[in-house]
Amino acid sequence: MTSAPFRPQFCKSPRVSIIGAGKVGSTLAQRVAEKNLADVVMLDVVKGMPQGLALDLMEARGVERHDRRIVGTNDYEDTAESDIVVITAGRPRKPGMNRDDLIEVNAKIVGEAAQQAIARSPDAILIVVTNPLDVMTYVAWEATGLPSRRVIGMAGILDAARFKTFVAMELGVSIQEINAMVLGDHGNLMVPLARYCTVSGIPLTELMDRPTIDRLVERTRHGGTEIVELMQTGSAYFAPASSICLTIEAILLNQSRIVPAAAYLEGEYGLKDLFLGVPCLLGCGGIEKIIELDLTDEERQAFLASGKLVCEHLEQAKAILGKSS
Ligand code: TXD
Repeated sequence: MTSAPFRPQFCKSPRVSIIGAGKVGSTLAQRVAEKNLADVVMLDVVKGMPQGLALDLMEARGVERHDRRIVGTNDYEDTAESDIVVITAGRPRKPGMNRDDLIEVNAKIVGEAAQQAIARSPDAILIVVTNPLDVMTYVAWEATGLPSRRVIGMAGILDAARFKTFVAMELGVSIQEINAMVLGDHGNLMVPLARYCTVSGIPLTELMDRPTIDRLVERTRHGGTEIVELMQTGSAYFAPASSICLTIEAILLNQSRIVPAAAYLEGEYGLKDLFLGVPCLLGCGGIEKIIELDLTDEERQAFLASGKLVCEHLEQAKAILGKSS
């Protein structure tokens, strides 16, 4: 009898499972595979759809020349032993809708999807993407019982990318020179911090007058809505997928990157028992550290108002899920 071939640990490719193979999920699958970061499993409720997308992405390998495997499925068993689980399942916004209008429909989907996936990958890091982001991250965390540092809400990288884009366009400089930080919820009360935005190390406040900065901050706050209104069906997915991919890369390559992400707060910034966007150090353990910035009164008030709104929506979600405390 021949024995099974010897398989050293390094033979095991990292595995990323994406729950929800819609626009964001499938674009993310492409980015992760083509960047050679991990094998990908895409799961969706729609029969045949993730399988078809996975086959299409596998066939692209004949041109793209990478060896990552992409699997499409409707069965959670196929997601087992993932290193990272990403939840993009749910409904996107339609024109005229706020992200918060999605609480009811998405809370049930996200809670169940997170629970099903983590039951099969109990050591995974969970990245939540579905809107309303800050509330859904809490729902997923509660449904799985994972340690809070292993649950990350991804939105701040996207919001900061939008802010950077508008600054680069306004100044006519390369986006590569720009760094930005956006705190708070992924909604209309998010707090793009002009004071912490730099252009090749120069504070933005030295390069633009206040009305111009205010205009770019407002455009950032409504960046998602601007795209929803233009597209009419569906919402943004290229920049969101790039932003999730950066999060995955920071974890799998243990990069210790400092980025804004929705993290569970236990007193940081004076807030407790909610997920909200703050600067985080990301590495192989997930959120390895929350960085507390020294905010001005105006910035702090804006951040607290954003946190208050998330708490209100959280109560709404808990009531819907029958867990009102
Ligand atoms: O920065 C961010 N966090 C965001 C979030 C940026 C962009 C999009 N954002 C939100 O992500 C958006 O508001 C939605 O809530 C999600 C997914 O957006 P996407 O544009 O990908 O939506 P799609 O194309 O409608 O895809 C959703 C998929 C779709 O294929 C459904 O069939 C599937 O989710 N779905 C499910 N999959 C598995 N299990 C269940 N229960 C399920 N329900 C729906």
